[in-house]
Amino acid sequence: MRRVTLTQYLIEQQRAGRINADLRLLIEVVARAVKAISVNVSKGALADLLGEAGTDNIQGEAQKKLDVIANEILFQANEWGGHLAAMASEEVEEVHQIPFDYPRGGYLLLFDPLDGSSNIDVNISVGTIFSVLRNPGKDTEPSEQSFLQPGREQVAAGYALYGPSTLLILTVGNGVHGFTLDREMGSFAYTHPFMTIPVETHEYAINASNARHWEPPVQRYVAELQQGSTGPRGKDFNMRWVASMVADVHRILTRGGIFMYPMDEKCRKQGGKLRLMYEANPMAMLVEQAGGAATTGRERILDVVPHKLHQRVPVILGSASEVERVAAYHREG
Ligand code: P6P
Repeated sequence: MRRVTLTQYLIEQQRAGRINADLRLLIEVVARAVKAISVNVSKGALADLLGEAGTDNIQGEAQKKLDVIANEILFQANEWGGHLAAMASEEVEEVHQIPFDYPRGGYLLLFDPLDGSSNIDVNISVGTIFSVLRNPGKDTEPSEQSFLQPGREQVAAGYALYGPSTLLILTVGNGVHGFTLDREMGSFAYTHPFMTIPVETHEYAINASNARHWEPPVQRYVAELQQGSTGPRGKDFNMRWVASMVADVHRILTRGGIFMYPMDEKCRKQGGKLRLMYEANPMAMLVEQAGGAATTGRERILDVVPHKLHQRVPVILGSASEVERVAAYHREG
């Protein structure tokens, strides 16, 4: 059976007026970079790509060799196309300007090049997360300020999941659509049209070792899940925690659930654990486009007005009914 490819899907979105040629090129280029990252991730020990790079990123985290490689692949793939005004990466403190000898375009690309990289050395799925904003001004050297737009301004968002198969999950504001890398053809086949999150669920994802640090609303919510059919929820729940946000979110997009990295006393001074601009915002756009919800506990994530490029926020996202329950518990205090 001839499968529709990512290229055909994007051309149809352009024909329908949902994206323009520059955004189509941007997504195609990110997809090509994802293929190159997938090749490197799957080589692992065979190419001496495991382990640490010996450097730290702006977050003060030890970088894995593949963090640095994935970051370079995304920078180099996107510099020359003329579709971007600038880029921002979890791995780099400053805004990455387009080299002077290349043309600039109207979009800003933000990414976490290899999310969950602590899992690489134990061969557990990792991913790439990306977010696309419009360059708000005509500034050909956008500053950090140009990036500080609430997540509702995103024009596209997506992730790659380097798992048993390599998936590219994408939204351009017309639902969530998934593509599977066909390694023989070297193209992404359109395999998951209009992904939607089931409203009801019996699965939750949270790092339970932080329980004593959670705020009371989260402690209350999780305790009720753990009481299962003997408690107020009247049914049993299951827990999953991959410690790769991309893997946990993909499971939720596929079969429902709630993902929580809430505010806790350990990360309160940083504002949370996960980064707003290139983790929480793109995932929140995807989840909402799939019929789910995404909140900090006190505010819709896509409405958070950023004040720093690398700022962190609490994240509670997934099946709408569960997310709304957690938000209600926060309102009740
Ligand atoms: P913890 C990976 O480092 C990450 O940013 C997310 O992908 C993941 O959900 C979370 O941190 C895991 O955090 O505290 O469980 O190691």
